[in-house]
Amino acid sequence: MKWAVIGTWKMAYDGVCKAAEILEKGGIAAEAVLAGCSDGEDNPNYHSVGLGGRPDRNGRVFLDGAFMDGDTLRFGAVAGLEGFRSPSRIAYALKDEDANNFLAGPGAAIYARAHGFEERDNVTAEGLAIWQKEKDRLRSLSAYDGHDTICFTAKDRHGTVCTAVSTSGLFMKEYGRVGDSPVAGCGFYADSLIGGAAATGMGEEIMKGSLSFLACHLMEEGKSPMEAANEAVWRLDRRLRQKTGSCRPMSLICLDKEGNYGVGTNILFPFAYACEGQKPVLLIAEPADGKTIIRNV
Ligand code: SD4
Repeated sequence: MKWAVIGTWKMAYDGVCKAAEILEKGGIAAEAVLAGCSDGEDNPNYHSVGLGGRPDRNGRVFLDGAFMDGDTLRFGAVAGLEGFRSPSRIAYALKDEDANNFLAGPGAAIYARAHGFEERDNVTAEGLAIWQKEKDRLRSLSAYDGHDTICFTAKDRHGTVCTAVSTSGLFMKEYGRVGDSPVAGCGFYADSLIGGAAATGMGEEIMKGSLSFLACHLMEEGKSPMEAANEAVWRLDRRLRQKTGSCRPMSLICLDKEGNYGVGTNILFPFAYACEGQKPVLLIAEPADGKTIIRNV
């Protein structure tokens, strides 16, 4: 197929529609994945990304974002960024730097301001109200339902694969906490010779297995995207259970260089997919006996 795009969670459906339109018209993968992320970042009803993102313990919204170009392996990433509209687009700009591609906290904000990126207070009244209600109740951090990272991987007509991700990270995270999302190989990866992958869920688990790189590596070794995503997630799930007795939620999307998708997850996980000749669809992946099965919504 000439193009394809996959996105995480139900909230990626609109973004996948926008990305599909771009790719169908001949647009490039970078443009498609950024359009997907922007859709999430600007929608205050998605409480885990951009505007209206979940606050940290102190009631402030800090964003993480990343972009990777599979033609060059160039990537950019920001972590703990406060007060800007689009971490994914700032990450996209950072990929063109010779060094300093991954910036955190005030350094990321200084870069974004110097490069004219739009500033925005991402704390909304609704986000703050949820924080007020939960702040004394919540004891442990979890990647629970409704707290999700938006991730897109796309392949365009030129054969370029790109991945972009955007998130406010875990609700009630400590000041300075960074998850997997902006960490190359963990939250995202892309190599046009192989495909792309991105992760969502408990960053502290995902980073233990470098899930996105692992899925790409497994595809390079000849596994289908479905086999690769499954094996990456369940290999880590089993290892963590063996070592610690438990494994927290994690889900992985991937796309091979032909545009076929794969998903691995140890929880119920909706995702959206579109490709040449196929309208965007919302699908559900679910765990079943150490494997992932996909069904229509
Ligand atoms: C993190 N992986 O910050 C992100 C959060 C997430 O579903 O994806 N939640 O650890």
